[in-house]
Amino acid sequence: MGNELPKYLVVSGFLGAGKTTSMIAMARVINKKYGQAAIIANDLGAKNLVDADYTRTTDVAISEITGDCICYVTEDLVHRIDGLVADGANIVMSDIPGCGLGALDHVYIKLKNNYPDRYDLLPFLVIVDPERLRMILPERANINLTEEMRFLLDAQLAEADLIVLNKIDLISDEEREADLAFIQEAYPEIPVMSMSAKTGEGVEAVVDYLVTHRATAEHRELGDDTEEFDAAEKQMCWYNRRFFASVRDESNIDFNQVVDDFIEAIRDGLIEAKRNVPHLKLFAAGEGEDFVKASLLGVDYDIQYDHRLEQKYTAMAIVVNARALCESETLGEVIEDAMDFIKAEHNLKCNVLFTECFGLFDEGRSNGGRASRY
Ligand SMILES: Nc1nc2c(ncn2[C@@H]2O[C@H](COP(=O)(O)OP(=O)(O)OP(=O)(O)O)[C@@H](O)[C@H]2O)c(=O)[nH]1
Ligand SMILES: [Mg+2]
Repeated sequence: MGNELPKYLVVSGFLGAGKTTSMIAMARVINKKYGQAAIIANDLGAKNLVDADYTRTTDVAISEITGDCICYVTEDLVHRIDGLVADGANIVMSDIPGCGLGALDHVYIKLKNNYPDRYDLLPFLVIVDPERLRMILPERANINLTEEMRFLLDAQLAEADLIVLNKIDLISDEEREADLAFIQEAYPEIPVMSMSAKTGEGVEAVVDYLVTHRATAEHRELGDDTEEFDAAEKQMCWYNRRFFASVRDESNIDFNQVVDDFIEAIRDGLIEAKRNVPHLKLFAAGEGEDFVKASLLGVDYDIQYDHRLEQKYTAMAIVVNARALCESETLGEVIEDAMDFIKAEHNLKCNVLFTECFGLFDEGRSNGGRASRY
């Protein structure tokens, strides 16, 4: 691999499609077969991101870009990639926030034009979850997401150099064939593969494809400057909180139950408010390698645990991230009520260490926004 350029790719896809899980699974294949992988976890929000904490529990090298989408911080991105390469990585991948669209222009084409011959750009990868795909399949299933989310999912897929149908462990072979046939017909120019980032099935074939192909890196009309895209973003809100929960009488308790009750209370609050959360994530680390990581992919689904605690604790720092289809104020209230519930239910004292809660278009959020009005 001596004189080869470092390889870089973007991993896109809707909220909860499995970008983080896929990057970790692909990194393990790369580390075995192609050199050394590194991940740049990217999300909106200042800090306290579950994806970064969770990735740190693995053996994969990771760096974070927080605050903004990598689309708007190209110099920082280049600096991160170069840092990871200096530490030995030859293949670097980064995700983009799950509401993202436009990284083809804002990342690939910018890197191609402004940093020529610095990286080999591997195919722009879009991960899709069969459950969310049902929104745009011919039957146009109603999965309690809005019409704007259909637009977003479709536009995200159209940006790909390679589409990967993930989570095939959850569907039958017939469903997989039907999904692949639909994708092939809907996006005839784009190759499509399938895998399960969870079981590992098909991951090696995807990595083999990626390292032997290159990105097109040509502009496409995706609609990221349209009213539909603005409308989709306007419906979403991001919530990140870290809090320290301690048992008042200092007894050891099962924090798995606390996590479960907390997420269920948030679910109930969102159902009552008639809102949804395409991805709610929670992480808390215990002693050594003990941790809990949970995901809720919408109010209609069961909580999924990537990992549960093995030990009991008297206190834990808990990080919760929600990417919701909800007004930020309502979501803030729902989570506050859920915290009150677990405090009472488990005799906890909760010290909030960090909170941010913003709609993507909320006034005053970015430097360009007005911070005050009069
Ligand atoms: N059954 C199954 N679950 C999966 C698979 N890949 C990911 N998941 C689960 O799907 C949930 C979301 O996965 P993530 O990797 O966090 O998804 P993401 O696209 O990074 O989500 P955001 O960063 O919030 O947009 C987690 O509970 C994962 O364990 C898969 O192949 N099979
Ligand atoms: Mg992620």
